[in-house]
Amino acid sequence: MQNLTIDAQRLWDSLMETAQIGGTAKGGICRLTLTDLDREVRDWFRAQVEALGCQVTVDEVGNMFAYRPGRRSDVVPIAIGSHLDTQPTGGKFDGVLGVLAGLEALRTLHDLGYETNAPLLLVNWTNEEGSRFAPAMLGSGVYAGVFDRAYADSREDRQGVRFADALEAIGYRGDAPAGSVPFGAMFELHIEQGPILEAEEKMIGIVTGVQGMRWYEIELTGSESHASTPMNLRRNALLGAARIVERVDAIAKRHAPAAVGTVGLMEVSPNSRNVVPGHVFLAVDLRHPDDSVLERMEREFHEAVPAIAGEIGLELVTRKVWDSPAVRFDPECIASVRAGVARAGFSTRDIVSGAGHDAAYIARVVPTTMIFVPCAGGLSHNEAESTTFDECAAGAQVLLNAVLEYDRRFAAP
Ligand code: HGY
Ligand code: MN
Ligand code: MN
Repeated sequence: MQNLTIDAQRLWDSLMETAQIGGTAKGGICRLTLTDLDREVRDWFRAQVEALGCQVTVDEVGNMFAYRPGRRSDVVPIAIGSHLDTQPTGGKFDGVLGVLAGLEALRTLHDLGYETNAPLLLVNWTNEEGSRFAPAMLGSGVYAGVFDRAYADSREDRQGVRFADALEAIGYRGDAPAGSVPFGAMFELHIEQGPILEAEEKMIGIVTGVQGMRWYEIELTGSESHASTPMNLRRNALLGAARIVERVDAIAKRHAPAAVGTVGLMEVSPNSRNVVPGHVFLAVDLRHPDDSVLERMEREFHEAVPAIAGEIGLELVTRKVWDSPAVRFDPECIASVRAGVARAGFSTRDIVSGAGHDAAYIARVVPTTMIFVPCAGGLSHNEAESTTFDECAAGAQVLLNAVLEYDRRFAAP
């Protein structure tokens, strides 16, 4: 078999090139979904894959599909996918590595004139992060039928801008109906966003699934008042929010070590140093690999929050905005990754993803799995996120090997 070795330097150069699109002074990326910067990286992506002869289709929620023909036009493509949008304090590798490693795989095959049995499809999923428009994995979720286009279109950012308007403003409302671009399997390479691979000095994580995760929004309303208001006469919304932050932390620790709980978004009004806050908006993120434990965590959360609001005399509105159950990936895809790792000769361990990924939703509709590489200190959603040249190269090589293995197993004539 030809020596199908990816070009590690070319991959790294593309990672560093795209890191400039929304690059921050601290070396991270701020490239929120459906902004001009997202349009810029999307345009870059389109130019790269078209230069390889790929045909690009964009669907009605902006998902981008680059199609590379195979020798058999009678079989659906094998997909490689991830995302190009980032968090506000994103790093250079979250999502981007998965898309650019897929690009490197296509470049390698193109250079060698290697024809796969099945066509290949490289996918950039819209709004994986969910930072600007909640929930996360919105584009892949619409593809998988978890959400419909109208729901996606209606989502608003904290400035009241609708998803539909932002998507059309950057010119990426495509014609293809959601879910209409067919593929028969998907492989996603991603940084681990956790400390395990680095701590165990393993180069590759064979991802067997994704933990369950749920998001909630809370509005607490008290009354603004002068900072001289006697303590017993206050209805301090921020005091309620602070107690909720503490209680979310306690609920997660009660279900340690696997449970996690986060309050990462909070808006205080009027946010003035000498005014008792009258209104607070906050977002809560609960996660656990076992849905039945997550259910218990949610019950404890729903018992605690009204009690806290009642103690302080606050009006309360709680909304559940996202529920992504735990996922098990496809055994045949996992077997192809195992074969791909063995061919490359890297150290490995099985792992369940703590972070959400597009693969979690795509697994609902086609055989799917993921491949992890380490990131320094497990740090991610942080501008200091760091993955080495060799780790990126290893991930991309295993990704290519796994896809070719799957192609041999399931698409050979
Ligand atoms: O929230 C997540 O786990 C992912 O990074 N969107
Ligand atoms: Mn990601
Ligand atoms: Mn992320």
